[in-house]
Amino acid sequence: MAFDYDDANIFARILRGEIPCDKVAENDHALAFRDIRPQAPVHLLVIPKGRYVSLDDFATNASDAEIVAFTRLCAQICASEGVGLAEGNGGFRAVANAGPHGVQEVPHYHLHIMGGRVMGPMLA
Ligand code: D5M
Repeated sequence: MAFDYDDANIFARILRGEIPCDKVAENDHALAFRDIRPQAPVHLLVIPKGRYVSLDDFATNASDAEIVAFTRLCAQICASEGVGLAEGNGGFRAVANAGPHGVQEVPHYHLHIMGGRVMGPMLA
């Protein structure tokens, strides 16, 4: 499958510093920020800094260092006091939409991490 990356997408613009984001944390290969249309009291997006369209593109083509850094950033924000996911009983839901069937709006891979309340049942 071809993964044609569009450099004009909104997360590419955030990574280039052309538009702001509500940054929570970052490392060499990944950035975490708050979703502009939150669906839970805490709704974060974690994105790789590399040019990957979707989870399958990232998992296929990213380097081991990029994948480790992305995963470590997820772990960091889930455990950090003040972000909102570690308080109380903690826990979260992570979702990656991909392609037309996944109804992916922004064509730069992002993992939604949501928490701050008990989630409802998964909806198809
Ligand atoms: O979800 C894309 C998500 O990206 C959606 O929840 C809104 C969010 N979004 C869009 N623009 C921004 C900006 N500028 N900042 C923060 N969050 C944003 P998808 O999985 O592609 O359907």
